[in-house]
Amino acid sequence: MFGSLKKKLNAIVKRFSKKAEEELEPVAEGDTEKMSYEKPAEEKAGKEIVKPKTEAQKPLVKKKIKLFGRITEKELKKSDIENVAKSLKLTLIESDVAYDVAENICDKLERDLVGKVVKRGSVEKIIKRSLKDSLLGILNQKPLEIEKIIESAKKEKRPATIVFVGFNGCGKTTSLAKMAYYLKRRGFKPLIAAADTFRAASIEQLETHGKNLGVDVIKQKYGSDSAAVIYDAREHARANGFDVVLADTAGRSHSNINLMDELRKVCRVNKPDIKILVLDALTGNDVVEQAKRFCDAVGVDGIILTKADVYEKGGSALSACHAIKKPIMFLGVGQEYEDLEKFDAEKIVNSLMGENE
Ligand SMILES: Nc1nc2c(ncn2[C@@H]2O[C@H](COP(=O)(O)OP(=O)(O)O)[C@@H](O)[C@H]2O)c(=O)[nH]1
Ligand SMILES: [Mg+2]
Repeated sequence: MFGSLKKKLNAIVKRFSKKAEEELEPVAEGDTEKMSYEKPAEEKAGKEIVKPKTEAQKPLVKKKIKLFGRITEKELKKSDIENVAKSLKLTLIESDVAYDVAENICDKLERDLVGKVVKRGSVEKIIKRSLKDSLLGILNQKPLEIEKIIESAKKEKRPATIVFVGFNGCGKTTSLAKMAYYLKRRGFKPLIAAADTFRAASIEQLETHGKNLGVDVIKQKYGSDSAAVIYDAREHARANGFDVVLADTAGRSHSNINLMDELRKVCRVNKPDIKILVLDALTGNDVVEQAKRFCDAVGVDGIILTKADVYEKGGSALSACHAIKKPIMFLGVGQEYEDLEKFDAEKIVNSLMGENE
């Protein structure tokens, strides 16, 4: 999902390191060794010798020479950094990274570089370290261990409740079905609550997933109260030994005040253990506005970022995490049930910086 960002970042780092090191000599110490011609002892003693006719015939010996006047290290100045910071900021913004996030990353880079005394080969390492710290600081939010949360609800002899919220078409229903598959494979017994009673065919969509996955679906009529559908599902789960209720909800948009109120009611009545915000990576930097809306309305515990398989810019992941300081739990990486990938911030950042591959 970070394909194009990775390419662009690495190009900037390489270009800048090369430029910053242009006037630096490869050797850090003052002395170096060089092969040079030295007069044979006979010649020095004034004897006649056959002089070498070509360069190749000259006997060469190793000599220590001083690198007087050669620069082997230098201090980076603000003027050295300005251009790289500018093109980095532009690249990040073009890659859907929110403006303030891009600015923070560039400011940190400046702080990390200006005043540093660098030798040849060290600039790339310093930039990469700085970028890595910035990216990890954003993406590495406190993780949410879904399995542990279900286990601890189980100890309290109740099913855990996970509610999926998000905009229309972001991939809530698909992600819920993937999650049912994921949890079933790990030995849990999930139950689905078809609480999107608003969108045409949403209940049938879930029933099809339920049939495919061998997971029961609790539903009511279209137009019925979502909070009540989830409440029923929780009662059913408790009475029948299900471990976790996965609740779908109707997609919302900024203008759906009623649906936002309904979502508040869903959470008030059912007190979910986890509220998962599903975000479509393709919406780019708009994820910031969406994430803040849902956080303000009901609070969000973690994120599933969908369509990562068809999104190359990567920036919406950074923007979303930064906006609400919540972890991305999973990436949606396709349309099959197994296309739900655990999000590993370190692995992603290392890969972005071209390390450990
Ligand atoms: N390529 C891709 N498509 C996805 C992914 N997740 C969901 N979709 C597609 O996005 C569309 C909307 O998904 P849906 O679950 O119905 O969204 P909802 O309105 O939020 O419930 C469907 O065509 C899904 O197949 C994903 O991770 N990758
Ligand atoms: Mg849906």
